[in-house]
Amino acid sequence: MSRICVVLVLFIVCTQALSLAESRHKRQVTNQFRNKNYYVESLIKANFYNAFLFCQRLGMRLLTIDNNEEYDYILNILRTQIQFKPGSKLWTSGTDLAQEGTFHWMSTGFPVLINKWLPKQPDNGSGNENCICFWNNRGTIGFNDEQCTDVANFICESPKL
Ligand SMILES: *[C@@H]1O[C@H](CO)[C@@H](O)[C@H](O)[C@H]1NC(C)=O
Ligand SMILES: [Ca+2]
Ligand SMILES: [Ca+2]
Repeated sequence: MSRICVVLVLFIVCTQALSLAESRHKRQVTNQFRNKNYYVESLIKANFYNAFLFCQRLGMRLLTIDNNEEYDYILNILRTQIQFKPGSKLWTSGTDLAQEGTFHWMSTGFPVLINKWLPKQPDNGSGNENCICFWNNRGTIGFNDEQCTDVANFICESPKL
């Protein structure tokens, strides 16, 4: 077989493997609340930026939380579907990277309106905490500002079709 054929066959095999992986991701989107679907990534850990990119690649976006009801829905996923043990973290798209001290959802551009901070958070720890994650702080779950380069699980969302 000529070299070009080998390359072609490899290309076809690879693209098929990729689309298989993608359809597997799509099938894992089983959580729905109001007008959104959610993909819960509880195996892969990534920093804030890579979590953001990962969701975009799925045609989705990193989690935003519009109101207390949606917060409770996500909290229930953490409590019942994944092992969100003490110390666990999970990224949302909330960040004050654009303006220190003012948090917005990076995925939608809107301000973070709900107040779900854990006690003493956000504390801008080490002067370098700019991304919002869910954090299980010894049994209490809530928001924490965390270093964006930390790795954590994450949830992608998309408007329901
Ligand atoms: C966070 O820390 C940085 C670096 O020390 C500082 O410039 C910034 O003002 C702090 N943010 C807040 C809200 O205090
Ligand atoms: Ca900050
Ligand atoms: Ca913090």
